[in-house]
Amino acid sequence: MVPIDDAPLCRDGKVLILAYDHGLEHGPVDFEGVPESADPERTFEAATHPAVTSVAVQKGIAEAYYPSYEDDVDLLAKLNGTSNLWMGEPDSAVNCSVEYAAELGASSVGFTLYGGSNNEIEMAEEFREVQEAAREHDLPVVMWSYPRGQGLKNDTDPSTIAYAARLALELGADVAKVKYPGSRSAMEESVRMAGPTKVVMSGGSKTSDRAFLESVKRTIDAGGKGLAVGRNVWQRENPERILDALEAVIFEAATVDEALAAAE
Ligand code: FBP
Repeated sequence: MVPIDDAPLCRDGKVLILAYDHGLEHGPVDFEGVPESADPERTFEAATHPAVTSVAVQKGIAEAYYPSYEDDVDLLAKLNGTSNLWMGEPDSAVNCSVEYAAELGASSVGFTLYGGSNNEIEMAEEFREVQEAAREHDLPVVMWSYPRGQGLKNDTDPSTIAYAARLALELGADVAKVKYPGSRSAMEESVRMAGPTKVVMSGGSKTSDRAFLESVKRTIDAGGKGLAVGRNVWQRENPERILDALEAVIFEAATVDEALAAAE
């Protein structure tokens, strides 16, 4: 882990990554509720909101859309990913190199590690290569640290999430993106385990404004450094409104009620 507070990925030491790799990870089903959300340009437009510190996409989306947004949006290149058509033990194909991410204009890179999967050893070895190459290019590394697999009955159990956060520190990630473990105290334990690695909450499936903002608020109060969110932003009819509220909670220490009022 290296200090990244001054990196483009951060604003005031905090992070709000707008994730848009779902077309690969989940498929078109994620776009059904708001059909316009299938257009990557809509998410790039949302990413111009000042609350968003970076947009996380796969290589193909970056190639096609980032050239039009490179002056207004920071790019995190997601280096691995697998479709929902894959039915095996959790694994993720490395689809992009660190070198190519840098060529595309990325200021940071992202990598999913499924700790606990039967493929953990191979994934951790791939992560080693990515992490060391990223250091050569001075690119912060965000680990999507998602323990899952045959051996794990509950992948959001607090002890599992704390382990996920610790794995990110141990393996050299600068940011650990973990599932919300259900409470502020559980998130505090994850933050404690991650040491200097920044812990950010993974958005999860779409929920109400209040329920979502409350989990973000509890994450920030627990010492988490922000959020990497997809569906809870771009599955809304008006992504800008929830981004206004997230800006208030993450960067302005607002309460949930204040944030909801700010977003009216
Ligand atoms: P969400 O905020 O929509 O949950 O997005 C975060 C994310 O990590 C995406 O980057 C990724 O596509 C997705 O969740 C993976 O979700 P899962 O593997 O849990 O279905």
